[in-house]
Amino acid sequence: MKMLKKTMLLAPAVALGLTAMAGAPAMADQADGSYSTTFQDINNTGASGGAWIDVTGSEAHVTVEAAGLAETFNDAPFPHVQHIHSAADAAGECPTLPTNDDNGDGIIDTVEGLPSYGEIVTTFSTSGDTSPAAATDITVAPSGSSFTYERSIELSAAAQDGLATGQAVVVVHGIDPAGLSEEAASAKSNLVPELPLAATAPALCGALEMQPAGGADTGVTAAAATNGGNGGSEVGMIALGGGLLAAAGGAYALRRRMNANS
Ligand SMILES: [Cu+2]
Repeated sequence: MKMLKKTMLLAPAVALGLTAMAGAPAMADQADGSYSTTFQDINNTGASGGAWIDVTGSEAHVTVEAAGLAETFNDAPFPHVQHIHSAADAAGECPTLPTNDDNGDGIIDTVEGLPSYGEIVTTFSTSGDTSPAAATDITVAPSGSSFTYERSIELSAAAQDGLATGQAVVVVHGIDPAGLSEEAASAKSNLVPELPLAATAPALCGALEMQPAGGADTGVTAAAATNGGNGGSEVGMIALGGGLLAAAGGAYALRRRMNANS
């Protein structure tokens, strides 16, 4: 009897110790798991799709399917840069019309979406760099009206944090100016005036949700969802505009064709 009591008292302490020890080294793998999302059509483009991501440490196997996107200008495939967005102070969700259309031009542009989905933390490029530095390299962006993207990539620490905390959102950019209001179609990017608004506006968006390993809902929800303006997050978006502008002849030619069509 005495022995049994002693064992029972010891057991919880041992269990706690093991939990604490297991917790520390597991930090690096905090985002491990499977995530998915069904895309929302952000700017009424008629596009649809989804994303599936399996994470082990900093490695992610990513699949993105998209259809109904802007297809071409003249004969050039429309580039659709795509990213994981995340920020601790963002809502961790997708922006919606008309709530997040701050300037009332009928579309949500990339900056207007920032309070919802946060900054770029990882780029779903077709080859090479997957960091935010590759965010606007249209030479490694999927293109055309529909695509299936599948690649094993390296996640940034910020992307892993975002996944682990339920803040990670996938955004596919690039909308057809022909579908916009005249005001929006003729508008320049609020990031780089030389660019049309459509080149950087979000087309598809989905907040990633972890798929429960054991069939039970984890109950993880996005942190407090408020849209308190665009403060603090524009630096990354300015880089987005600048990168598109600098991305060799492609973006420039695209802009010229857009202008020619308007
Ligand atoms: Cu993005």
